[in-house]
Amino acid sequence: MTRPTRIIGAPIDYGANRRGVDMGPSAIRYGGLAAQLEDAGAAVADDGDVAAPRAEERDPEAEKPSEGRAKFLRETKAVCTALSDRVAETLADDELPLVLGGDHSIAIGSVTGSARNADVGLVWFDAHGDFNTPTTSPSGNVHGMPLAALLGIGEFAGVEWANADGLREENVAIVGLRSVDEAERKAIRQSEVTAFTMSDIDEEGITDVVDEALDVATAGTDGIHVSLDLDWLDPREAPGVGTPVRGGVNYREAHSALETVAETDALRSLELVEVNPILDEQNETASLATELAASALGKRIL
Ligand code: NNH
Ligand code: MN
Ligand code: MN
Ligand code: MN
Repeated sequence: MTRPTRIIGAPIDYGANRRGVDMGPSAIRYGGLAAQLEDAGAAVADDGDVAAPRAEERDPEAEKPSEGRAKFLRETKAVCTALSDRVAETLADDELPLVLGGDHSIAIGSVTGSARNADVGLVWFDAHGDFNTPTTSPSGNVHGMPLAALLGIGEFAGVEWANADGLREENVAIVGLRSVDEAERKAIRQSEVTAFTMSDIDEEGITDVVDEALDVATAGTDGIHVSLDLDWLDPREAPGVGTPVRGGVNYREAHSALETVAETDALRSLELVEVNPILDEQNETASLATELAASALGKRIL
């Protein structure tokens, strides 16, 4: 039986290069999330959103890169700290947190919360490495940095709010890479993280790659966090994202991957990020996100 699921929205776009991703939580809810999760057999409660000031209310000074080249890092810290607490409380209540983004910087909150009192593995479905640091980032956008932040890479070393206590590099698997910056390539290679590119998926097939990723994430851990960046999918399936990259997984591969996640029975927390309704077509990326969440929670065709 699926654990009761608690929805937590994190409506922020501080970390992204395009406005609009802050409307992701509304679009995903509107896209039929509750009904999909009920189809998966989950009891669902909606906890609303963590408070986040809108771009229009925030200090224009903050947009200037601070702390190296990271834009809005202070604002990101405030939201992620609150989100981290909400995720940890949800787990303490024996419920499964389902976090709705927002840009991918919110993963700093969800994963630190999930890994607060437990050893956690991480499966990161993404076109991008998200392994930049404020000095290596070509953009200054924090959504390109959350993995480095969680693992304490570079300037993130010892940054208490951003480092995930119970997460070890050996238990992190990135799946679906096809856009990696030069400095990220080096940092990923130097780390103990396991990374599967789209070429790996071409060669081995989605099933084997996801099986291997789950082996990495479950080895010696209490459970796994799955972070699903919708730009992992091909832009034909998921056009509503800020940084689309051609050559991603297709509709069935995506479902198959998340069905495999459900089969391991190790899911501890889940997040859906980077849905940008302004760039979407008829909310299809948001509703695809709801379907994939249902697959991860155990929805089956028969
Ligand atoms: N690597 C680029 C950067 O650091 C793009 C990151 N964009 C993402 N990541 N959407 O998932 O800015
Ligand atoms: Mn990402
Ligand atoms: Mn991405
Ligand atoms: Mn910490």
